[in-house]
Amino acid sequence: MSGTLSPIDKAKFVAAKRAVDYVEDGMKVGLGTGSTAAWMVKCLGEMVRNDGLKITGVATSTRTAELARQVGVPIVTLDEAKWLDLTIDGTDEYDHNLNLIKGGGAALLMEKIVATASDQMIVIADLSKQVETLGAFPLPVEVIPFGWQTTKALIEETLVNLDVLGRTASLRMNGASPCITDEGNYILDLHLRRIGNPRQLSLVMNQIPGVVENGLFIDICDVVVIGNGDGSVEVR
Ligand code: ABF
Repeated sequence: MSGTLSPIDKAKFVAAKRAVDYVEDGMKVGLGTGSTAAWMVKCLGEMVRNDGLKITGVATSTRTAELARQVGVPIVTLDEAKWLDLTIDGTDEYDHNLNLIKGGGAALLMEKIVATASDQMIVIADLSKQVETLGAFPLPVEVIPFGWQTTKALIEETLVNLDVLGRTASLRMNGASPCITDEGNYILDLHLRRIGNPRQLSLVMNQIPGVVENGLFIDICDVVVIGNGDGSVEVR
């Protein structure tokens, strides 16, 4: 499956390959979204087809559900699974506390629900996702379509009051029209550059009427599996 991969794809593949070592027969597994998570789903598909691995997956996006079906990983809804043994997912950033920015793929709401409904969350990433301080990657915030421009204004006001937006940040929708999530909500991208207190920001964001969820994953990730272009892997 891995063939001749570019260094970045090799890094993603080896991280995914190492992460599936945590998957045991009979487990209910949350299946993440993104290119790194796609490698993980393909690895699980091989284990199901070739080694008879018996698992059920819960997808964090329609595209992951489609990939799982293609490679033969049985999937159920989260309500059918009720609780998960393990979720494996990618990330946009991780810091030394294993706090994350996720949601660049607009799947943050299902990803956070699934990861929270799991005994353990394993993040798979290449070293480029490691940061000293979260925030260089735009923070995705999911809002309902109703009054989204008002919600955007409330977010800006809140960030200024928190003295975040006032300094270096800007609030921008991605592209000309909002990115629509699987749930039909909109994604706002907060270009904050540096988030000094991610825990506080996450709590404040979700108090704003119209905000459904944000891409800060605080105290959710248990393990980060880091792949490198030379094929080596590090587990933290
Ligand atoms: C998803 O994977 C998103 O939360 C995150 O934005 C993305 C990372 O994608 P990739 O693995 O392609 O870098 O979990």
